Amino acid sequence: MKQRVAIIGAGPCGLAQLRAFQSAQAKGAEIPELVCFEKQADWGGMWNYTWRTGLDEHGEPVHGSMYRYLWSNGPKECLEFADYSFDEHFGRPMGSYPPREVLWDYIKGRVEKAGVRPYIRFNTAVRDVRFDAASGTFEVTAHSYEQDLTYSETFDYVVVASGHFSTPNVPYFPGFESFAGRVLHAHDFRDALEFKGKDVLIVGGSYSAEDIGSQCFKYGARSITSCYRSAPMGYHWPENWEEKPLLTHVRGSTAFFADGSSRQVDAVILCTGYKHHFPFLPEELRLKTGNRLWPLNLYKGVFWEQNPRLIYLGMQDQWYSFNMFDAQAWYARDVILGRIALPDAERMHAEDLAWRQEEETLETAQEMFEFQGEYIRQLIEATDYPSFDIAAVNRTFLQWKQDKHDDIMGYRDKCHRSLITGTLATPHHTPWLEALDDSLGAYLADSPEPSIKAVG
Ligand code: FAD
Ligand code: NA7
Repeated sequence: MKQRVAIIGAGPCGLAQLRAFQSAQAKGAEIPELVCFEKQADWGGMWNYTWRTGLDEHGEPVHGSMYRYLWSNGPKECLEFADYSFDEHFGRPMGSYPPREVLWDYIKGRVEKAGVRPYIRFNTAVRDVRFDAASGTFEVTAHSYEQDLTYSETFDYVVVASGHFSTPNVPYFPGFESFAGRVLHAHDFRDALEFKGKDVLIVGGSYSAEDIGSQCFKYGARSITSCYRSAPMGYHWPENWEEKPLLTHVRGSTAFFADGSSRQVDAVILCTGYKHHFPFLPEELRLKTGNRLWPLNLYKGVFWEQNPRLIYLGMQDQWYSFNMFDAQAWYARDVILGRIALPDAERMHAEDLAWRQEEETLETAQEMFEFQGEYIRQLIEATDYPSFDIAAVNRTFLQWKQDKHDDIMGYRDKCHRSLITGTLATPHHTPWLEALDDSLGAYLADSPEPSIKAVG
């Protein structure tokens, strides 16, 4: 009987897995039966924007954490698919930091070309996964919203591609219950215009803090105060942005900080990260980790060591993103197809621990993306995923860090060279700080306001 593979989620990771199998099939391989369960109505995962917050139309937690006006926070040249370039998709060069809708279009382009949509059961949430040791198979229970039907099916492999930036980590600070304004987590942030003219407090010191604060600045917040637990972000912020040590408590609408200072704020946005959350997995199959470069118990960063027929994609903190998911998906595919044999549990764990030990020595950003780059290089070397110049991607990351340091509100105007096609990005027609319309149409237009031809 044909093997069956369940893929949970049709975001960039789940789609990478589908594309990996389709690519093998296109080269003549026989592939297993694939079923991809996606709880949303469309594909693209995080990149499929939703205006909803809280619960979705089915009463389920909203998956999306992306917000309006989000532009890529890293150069697109660092995430480019090695088998489907930006040139192939858009047919012309463009800026290095496209807005969300443009990247969503790119993600979709590859899988539309591959014709893998029929493998996906949309509006279907996976509720439960059980492993039956006797038969060596998984029972996956899913809920079809359209039919309001819960059913179970048997699979030989399960690929968890459900993402890990959806379940907010929401710390409590004394006084929140009587704070005079709005307290929200980054997961529920949607439109920076809500904070126009307001004094905003951002809690956190990582990507969400930096970008949501920048959004608020760009769309007219009166002031931004950001506060950190471990270390300041340390960029050259605009005049109305102040960085402080951590919030201690709030009283009324006054926020107090660890250095004894205080200030009036209208809203608090908790950019305090996310939890790896797998409510559909039983204890013995569930990955438990913080957001880090080397989560433990995953051989090759992918295979659940206690039961390697359970595969996790994209669970690492991400410098590399789409191309790392591809490298993982191709490797997982080749194990499933029997092209790569897994070592015994002891050897898998020893290798896993060696990566973790190395991860723990990393101090600088450069060391971190080089670590992740080396991991990806090793995965790619073992499969037929098109190889690309990882050292050059690392150099692009380094330039990006420098650009951010030089001008945190201007780094998105810089152009980088594709490591897949050699094409140099072209500057966008409008500097990022002035580009208020982030739609695909506005981005791909030749000028900020496309001229409307007079008729007749
Ligand atoms: P996701 O994109 O989260 O997709 C997971 C999919 O699984 C979703 O479609 C979800 O509906 C589905 N799913 C979840 N649970 C179930 C279930 N039980 N049953 C069925 N389906 C389920 N990366 C970059 O490279 N560049 C950026 O600029 C960037 N910006 C980001 C900004 C924000 C605010 C966030 C939150 C993330 C950003 N990322 C960025 C990282 C982003 O998460 C990855 O690019 C990518 O989306 C991860 O892909 P994924 O498939 O692992 O997860
Ligand atoms: P990250 O990168 O996981 O960062 C989480 C941040 O939240 C980090 O600065 C943490 O501080 C901070 N944090 C977590 N808990 C607390 C508490 N209790 N108090 C204060 N600060 C806290 O998540 P992001 O949301 O920024 O980014 C995730 C993805 O979304 C990323 O891929 C982006 O591209 C978009 P720490 O440094 O640990 O002290």
